[in-house]
Order: sequence, then C-alpha cells, then structure tokens
Amino acid sequence: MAAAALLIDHPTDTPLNTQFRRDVLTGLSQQRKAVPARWFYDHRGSELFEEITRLPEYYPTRAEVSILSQRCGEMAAAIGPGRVVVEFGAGSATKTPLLLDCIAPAAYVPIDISGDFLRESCAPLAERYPSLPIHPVEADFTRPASIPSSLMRHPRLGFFPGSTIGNMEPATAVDLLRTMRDTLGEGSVLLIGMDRIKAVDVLTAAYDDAAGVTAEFNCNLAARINRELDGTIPLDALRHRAVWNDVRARVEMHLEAERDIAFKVAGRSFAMREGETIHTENSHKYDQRSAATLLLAGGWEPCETWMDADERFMVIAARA
Ligand code: AVJ
Repeated sequence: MAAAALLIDHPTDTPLNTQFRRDVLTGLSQQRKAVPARWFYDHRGSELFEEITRLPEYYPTRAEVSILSQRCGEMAAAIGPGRVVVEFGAGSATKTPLLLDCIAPAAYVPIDISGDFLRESCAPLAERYPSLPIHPVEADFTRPASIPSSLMRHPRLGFFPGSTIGNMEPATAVDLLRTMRDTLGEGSVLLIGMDRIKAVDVLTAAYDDAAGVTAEFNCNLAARINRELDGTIPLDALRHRAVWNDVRARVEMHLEAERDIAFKVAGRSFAMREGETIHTENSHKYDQRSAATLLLAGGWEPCETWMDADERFMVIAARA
C-alpha cells in the first residue's frame, strides 16, 4: 500500500540558511570559537551520524534500543494506552516503532525543523501503521508548538530519545523541558533518553573512534561552512578532538587548528592560532540524581528509570 500523503504544519520562519549563517558568524566571532551542534546534520552529516551509531565504540544507540525493546512491557504499564505520542525530532526508523508497538498510541505527532526529515520518517510509519493518525509538525521544538485541539483531548506522551538533551547546556536543557511541559500540558508523561556518566576512556572512545568516522562527522561541519557559506577554512589544518570535561560532566568535541590559519566565511575574515579550537559539541552525561534534578527543574517528576544490562544508558519516564 502506498503511504498516504502527509500534510505538514509549518509556520513561516527564518530560513535555515539564514540561521546557519548567523550562528556561524556569531560563533566564530567569539573569544572562544563555537558552532552549535545542531548544524552537524546536513545530508552528509546525517549519513555520518547513522554510521556512528553502528560503530563498536559508540554504545548509546545500541543501549537505548535494547532498553526500548526489552523493557517495553514495563514502559507500557507505566505509561498506559491511548496517548498521543509527541516525538521531539523526526522519528528514528528503529526507535519510534519500538515505542509505538508497545504502548497502543492514539496518534503520532513528530515535531522537526526539517520538513524533508519529517517526510522521510513519516512515510514508512504511515505504511506500517495504516490506522494510526499521524500529524507531523514542521517547527523548531525548542519553541512552544501547538498540537491540534482534537488531539489534545487525549493524554500526551512526549518522546525524546537519543540523548539529544545531552547536547544542551543545563540551563538550555531546563528551558527545553519547560517548553515541552507547556506544549504537552499537565498530566503528560515524558519518556527521555539520557547517557550515563561512566569510565572516561569509554566515554572519549565513543567520540573518537578508531575508524575515524566521528572525526569525519566533526570535520564535515567545517566542510559544510565552506560549501554553504562561501568559506575558505583550510580543512587539512583542522584536527578532531574529543575531551572529557569533568566539572561539567560532558564530552566536548572540538576542531583544533594544527597551525596558524586565516580564512573567510560569508565575506568575513577570521583567524585561528595553532592549538586554538572551534568548540562544536557538548554531550552531557548524567547519573540518576543529576538527571532527576534537571527534570525537576524543567517541571517533570521522574517516576521510573530503565537501564540496559551494562547500565550505560537510561530511559526515564517523568510526569508533568
Ligand atoms: C545525537 C546528540 C546523541 O551526543 O552522542 C555522536 C551526537 N556526536 N557522536 C551524542 C554525536 C558525536 C550525539 N547525539
């Protein structure tokens, strides 16, 4: 059966390339250069991330998938049937069906900034669940989104897998959790994936794999700047670095200049000294308490936590 055509809600917004240019120019002008991690995911970056999830060193995806598949019964019991599942980010082909299969949802509402990703992820779901109402929303999920009032009659379940929250500084993460609470409303449940604090060598290896895929993922951001913003960053002078920041409990990714360089981006000039870096990503790690503190600050009361057998990753259910 052919997938039904899906109507996508999209409020008019600043074009993505304008936001990209603004974020890059602002980030490169700072004392400590930084570009937000969300810009990793152009077509090539998304492909490379897919490849990362299959690397032996990169455990988070496998660990989360094992939790969702093995603890499905307990999750269904904790969450209850008939909820509208609101997924923050376009659904992943492996994770979303695991959830939809186990909880008997009333409808599925993926929210993603990219209409292309939404269409790609919804089509197979529409085919697999022909009787499930699917209502994609093209929007930046860090801002309040409105769910159609017909769907708001059902209880809601927010789904935020993949440890995406880990990319955010705690203050930003709390803002996002509050926005999600506003979008979903009182009585909602949030199912959120978080990566756990563990041995530093295990953490850094996950972000600096032997095959060099994560290095390529990181360098692709500079290549994307060159491609899309008329940049002249000398890619051969940048080296991938993954470092553990113990105070902030996060793995940081940087692009480090191996020599003094000068380049242009969108007509503006920049320079980096040897050893200077562009900070490209934070991946915050949590334990049970720091996760609970974050969720509580965001207006969510944690009620149950599930972990994989190696206790590397956790999926937490929390109530608004
Ligand atoms: C997609 C945000 C979960 O932080 O682990 C993987 C992205 N970066 N390797 C993570 C990522 C480098 C990732 N998240």
